[in-house]
Amino acid sequence: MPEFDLAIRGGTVVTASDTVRADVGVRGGRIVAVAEGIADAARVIDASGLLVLPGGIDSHVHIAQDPGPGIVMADDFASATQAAAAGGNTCVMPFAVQPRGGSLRGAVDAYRAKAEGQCHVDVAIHMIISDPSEAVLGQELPALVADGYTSFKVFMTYDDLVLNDRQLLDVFHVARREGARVMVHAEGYDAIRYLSDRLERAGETRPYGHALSRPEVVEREAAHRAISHAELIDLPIVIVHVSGREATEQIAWAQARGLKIRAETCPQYLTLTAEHMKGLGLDDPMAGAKYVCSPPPRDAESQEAVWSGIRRGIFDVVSSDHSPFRYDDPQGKLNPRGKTSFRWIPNGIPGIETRLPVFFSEGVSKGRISLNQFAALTATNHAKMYGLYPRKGSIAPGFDADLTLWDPNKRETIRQEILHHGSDYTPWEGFDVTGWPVMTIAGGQVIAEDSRVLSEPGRGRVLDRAVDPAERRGG
Ligand code: DUC
Ligand code: ZN
Ligand code: ZN
Repeated sequence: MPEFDLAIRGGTVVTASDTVRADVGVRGGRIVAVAEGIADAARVIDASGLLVLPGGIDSHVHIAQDPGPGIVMADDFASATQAAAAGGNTCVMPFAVQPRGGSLRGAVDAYRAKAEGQCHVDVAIHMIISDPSEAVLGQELPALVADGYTSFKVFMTYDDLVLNDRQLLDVFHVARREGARVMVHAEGYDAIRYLSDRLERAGETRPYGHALSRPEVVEREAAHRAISHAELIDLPIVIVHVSGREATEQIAWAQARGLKIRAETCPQYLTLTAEHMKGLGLDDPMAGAKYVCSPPPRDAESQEAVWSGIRRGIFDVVSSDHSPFRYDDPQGKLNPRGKTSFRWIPNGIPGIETRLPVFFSEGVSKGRISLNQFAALTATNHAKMYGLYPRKGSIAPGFDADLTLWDPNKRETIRQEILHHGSDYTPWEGFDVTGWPVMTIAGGQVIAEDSRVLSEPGRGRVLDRAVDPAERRGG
């Protein structure tokens, strides 16, 4: 019997802290050795000339959610996770949404049942709390955290999701006591409604109106409010999908005061701008809807501010916020109401498969960040922040054998036809990248190679997590 099931030989192993020439030995789905000269293996993969990275972890994706009447999300668990695998990811974290007036436990159980048996990569489920009733705060949430659903998202906008300040404080209080990780969508509800009403009255209903209805100040105000609430409760929160200079400044300010505020950004805020919502001069007046997501992409100055925040360590993670809709579809971006006003265009863009290549190319290949920062921002910090470490997120004995072999020199042009997601478009159509995931290995199994998915749905597991006892603060 060979000593290892798999040996990955001759590559450059990159973790959040080190870059070393080493072989990786895998047994029973786990990494058991990182050493020179591993040869005694049932299968040997030659990684010379390649980087061996921790498998990508995307801690913010929306899959198979119900966006409301007449609208359908473009991905189920099978299609989203095959796209994830092809894009170099080995774990994704989608959201079970509590319906207003409904049970959180019921939402989580139903969502988990949808995922079981369907996934190509491992999945860990966050919750979205839309209705923090006494039953949710008193019983359901503590019990779910204890059961391994240790993180949830709250929204400061959207009719069917928004929490008011008192509700945010109550939810933060329970999260602190139970040791749960809270993600905050920071955009101010009333300001958005005020601006949307005025824009519509003035006849500005184009997709670009979406950007005008949610300017940076709306995000900055909400980020500051969330930070203040977190300070009051002494809770480390994550401000997700930070889009520009103003919210970044709030977070930097909070961190400089010693507050435990974490931050996430996404490739769209580093590469797209509000101008994309004008439709890029295409004949199709609705084409800008392809870029409608919240918060909206900003401008070149904001992109630079976010890059600077990444370099200065203000951001912990880069996620995709994959939120896929089809474009040319009456149940997608071009739904009948969406054609009447930006207000009804489903929010979100597909990005689960393009996150790593776009961020690698713009970050590492263009010299803005190091390889180690890339590993930290795309895998290690996700695992640490959301209770998956030291099972996932690095390359060392004991970790799951979740690895991405990366060709740093391979050039590719992103096109819809090479992708595996359920959307009928990509916002990065025609975007040239340098650096590409050439093989994705999960649990020691090759699940994707050269943009072909080799695994079957059901290979990936739904993971439970445990809270870090240090995060539980009683009271
Ligand atoms: N927030 C998200 O996190 N994703 C899609 C839409 C939104 O508003
Ligand atoms: Zn959000
Ligand atoms: Zn999201």
